[in-house]
Amino acid sequence: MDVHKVNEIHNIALVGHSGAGKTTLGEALLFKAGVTTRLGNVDDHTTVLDYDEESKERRHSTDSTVAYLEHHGKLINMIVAPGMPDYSGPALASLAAVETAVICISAASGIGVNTRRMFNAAGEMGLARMIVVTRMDAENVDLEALYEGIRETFGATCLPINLPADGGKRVIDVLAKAEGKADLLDVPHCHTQILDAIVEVDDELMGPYMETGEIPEDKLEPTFSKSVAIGHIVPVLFVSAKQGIGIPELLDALVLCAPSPEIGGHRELINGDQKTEIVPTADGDFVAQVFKITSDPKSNIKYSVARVFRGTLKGDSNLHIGDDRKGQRPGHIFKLRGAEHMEVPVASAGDIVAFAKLDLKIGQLLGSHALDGAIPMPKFPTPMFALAVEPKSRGDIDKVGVALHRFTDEDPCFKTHRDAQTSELVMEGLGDLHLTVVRSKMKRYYKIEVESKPPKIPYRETIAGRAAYVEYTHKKQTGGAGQFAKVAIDIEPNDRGKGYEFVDKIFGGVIDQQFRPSVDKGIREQLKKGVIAGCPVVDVKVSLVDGKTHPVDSKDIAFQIAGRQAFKAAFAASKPILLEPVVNIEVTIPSEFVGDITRDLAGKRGQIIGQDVLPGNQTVVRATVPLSEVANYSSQLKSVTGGQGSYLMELSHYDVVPPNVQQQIVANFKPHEKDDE
Ligand SMILES: Nc1nc2c(ncn2[C@@H]2O[C@H](COP(=O)(O)OP(=O)(O)OP(=O)(O)O)[C@@H](O)[C@H]2O)c(=O)[nH]1
Ligand SMILES: [Mg+2]
Repeated sequence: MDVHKVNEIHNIALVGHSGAGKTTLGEALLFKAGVTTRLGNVDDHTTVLDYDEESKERRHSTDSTVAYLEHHGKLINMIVAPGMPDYSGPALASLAAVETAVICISAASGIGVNTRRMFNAAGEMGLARMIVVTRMDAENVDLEALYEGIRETFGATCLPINLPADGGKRVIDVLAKAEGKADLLDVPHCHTQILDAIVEVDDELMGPYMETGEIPEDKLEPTFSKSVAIGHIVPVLFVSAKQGIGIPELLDALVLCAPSPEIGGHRELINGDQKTEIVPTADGDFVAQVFKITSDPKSNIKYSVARVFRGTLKGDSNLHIGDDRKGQRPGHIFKLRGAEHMEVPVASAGDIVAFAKLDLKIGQLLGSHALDGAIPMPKFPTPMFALAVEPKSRGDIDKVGVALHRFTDEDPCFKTHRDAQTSELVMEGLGDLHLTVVRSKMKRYYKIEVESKPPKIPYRETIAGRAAYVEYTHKKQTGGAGQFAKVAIDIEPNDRGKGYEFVDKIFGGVIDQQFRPSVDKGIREQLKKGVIAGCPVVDVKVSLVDGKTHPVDSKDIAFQIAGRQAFKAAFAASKPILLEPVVNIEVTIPSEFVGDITRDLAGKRGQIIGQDVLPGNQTVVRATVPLSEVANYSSQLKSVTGGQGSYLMELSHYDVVPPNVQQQIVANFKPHEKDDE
């Protein structure tokens, strides 16, 4: 494959709700472009894109997949995103690599929660957006109602550039011509509508257009492309990927209006207040960003996939990772297509390439010299669904570490940590399915089986009151060298979110300067362990006000212990309270379930914020609710709606736990260790 110039590249991400047909559409594009010799099918596991066993078995994508094809001499790099909200991490990350989000909406099932999430995320990233109505051959579809729904939900900038005709056997163009009869809508009307929108972005065209009602042929396509690039028009197209209908037209449309890196929105390197636009030229310093990490299922080799924003890099050039000053050789450079990897001579501006075996992370910058700052990534939801895991076989502990490290690298919404209090290994993801798939991949790729326990809610401790001059003296004189420290502290609540603050208010030398940080250190240790319920302490301000030093026996450890004990006593005396995570939840359900859902949420201490009726008799209910009440919401929702609902949730804030709930949690808490007095 020749190296393509920046203006010969189109980077697109196929995004949308699960089951929208993104993978099938990707396969149809590869097939039509001659990359594959038969059309891959999700249902019989023959796709290039869902190549890993996990996706095949589940018949839905569990990660994003990168591929590419050529059409009319142009290179189309395509990232096919997974649609289940549980895999929002890789789906959102794919937006970081492209100029255009192609939002797929199934004619069979309509607009889903993830359709809206991805449409909005692409808008926030400043990407061009196209909508493809997929599966138009499905039974009993009401395309007209769906089209109305699209305009109602995503705005009147959504305009068709083609329409199904002859009962869905083909599509007819409405951009260039006003001829023919479509299955829905009036062709001349749609044609005029789109021309009206196009001329709005070019003042020079407006005058003649008002007179003639025409846009000169040589101006039509470039001005249309521009209006898509700047988000003035969101073109809507129709396809049936399975039957290949609308696919050649979609390929042409991608080349026509998915902006090349040159005319699409340029990325910015942000360093503090400084913003530098990265103009995508093949010469100039190399700048790329990693947006995907994957491992080859056969060889286990780690591939880091990056989008090149500027410059050209060879395998033997020097490559710096972020602000690392040293640099290293990237070695071979590849283009990925599903599980295949093809070596290429260079990584050049605008392209999407992969590096093997480098220790890279999603979001990191790669440069021909060290780069300070960052290129913003999409906003990732905070993982809120937690499970404590333990390998069934004790010998697997190290392997679990290796596996989890890999999964955290691959998915920005998957995290793990070891709980300081319980020593439990906790994994956090976006939902039940997310963590089920991680466990399944652990078994499949690493042969590890783990036990998992119900989610542990990350409560926090803080205080509502204050206490002054709480003293503690630590004295130890039995055998060996003695220990002595005396401290007195004041404690008060700090503003929510401010964390812990330590103020040294000692005048004179009652505590030696060198031992004051020891008091702080002792308190910090205790903050991690908590005082009343074993949860981390937040938002307290401690002032060290008095104390005493012994000329021989005072030492660091003595002041740490005295600080910790004084803190525990002061904390207990200042109306300790528990805070709990509260999530924003957005539940989409058939409208007849609205009453059941709002009642159910209200019974879970939820507050309904609002609701929107969506086209297709769906309603979105938005609420805030404590996480502890909805930690198992997927099965709760299933039981209320018989599996017809879906939901998204993300952390909103921490709020005070009601006293009766607090009492119960505190009563259940058994401190693990003996106090180290
Ligand atoms: N009849 C018909 N079925 C289709 C078409 N496109 C996809 N399907 C079917 O719809 C189902 C879902 O298709 P996928 O391509 O896996 O959907 P997806 O958007 O990739 O789903 P996720 O990977 O879960 O996000 C599969 O059973 C496909 O065979 C189409 O054009 N016509
Ligand atoms: Mg898929």
